Amino acid sequence: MKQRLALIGLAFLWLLPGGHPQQTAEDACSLHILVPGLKGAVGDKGQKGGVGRHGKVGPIGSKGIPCECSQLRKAIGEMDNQVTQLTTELKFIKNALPSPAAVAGVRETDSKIYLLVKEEKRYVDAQLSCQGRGGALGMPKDEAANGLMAAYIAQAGLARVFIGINDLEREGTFVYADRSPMQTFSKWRSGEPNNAYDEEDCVEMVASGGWNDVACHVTMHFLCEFDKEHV
Ligand code: MMA
Ligand code: CA
Repeated sequence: MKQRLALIGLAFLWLLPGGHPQQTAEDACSLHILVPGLKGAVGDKGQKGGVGRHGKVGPIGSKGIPCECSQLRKAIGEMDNQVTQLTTELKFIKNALPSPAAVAGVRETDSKIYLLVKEEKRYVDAQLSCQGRGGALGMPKDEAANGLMAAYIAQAGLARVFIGINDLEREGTFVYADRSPMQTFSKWRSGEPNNAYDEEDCVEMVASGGWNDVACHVTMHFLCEFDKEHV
């Protein structure tokens, strides 16, 4: 009886993935690349490894598997990073650009992507269109953003576009489309905002970068912005 139990025990041990006596170092290497190697690429475990060429093969996912695959692992790590980046960009393309809008490329900074949409819409519909793409009307909050947006408008050959600034809630108090208040930076053209005809609660940017309050019901092209984090 004792002998039979011992035999069963031996057979069981032999079946365990880690205890497989015939597994070669090559097998161990490929296991290591496919499983913990990929994880290592995104920045956690898996990069340590390597106890020795002829060490025992451990179960899948264990550290210390014997092989020298650092170059392969590095290449896979780089590819993994590229996949992550391409996935982000593809997600943006799918979400932001399915409309028939004639789009003059995009502009980007470290943190934002700007998109000029050559469809003529009223302010509210322009804002809804940007939101539907996962963004908002462009909100120039500093000289750099304002300059980039202006150059984009000029290069597209446009005279004016809606941007995300309005005083719809309180006449004379302009806020950004994200409801954040206007800070020290502004780019009003001389004499603006003038609330002409007592009906100008929305804002356009002209190709030189200056701002003018205009009626919200007029239609024009518009400029959307997207946070790269949320794309
Ligand atoms: C003028 C000026 C602006 C106003 C527009 C409306 C051409 O500029 O009064 O302030 O917004 O007219 O068309
Ligand atoms: Ca005006």
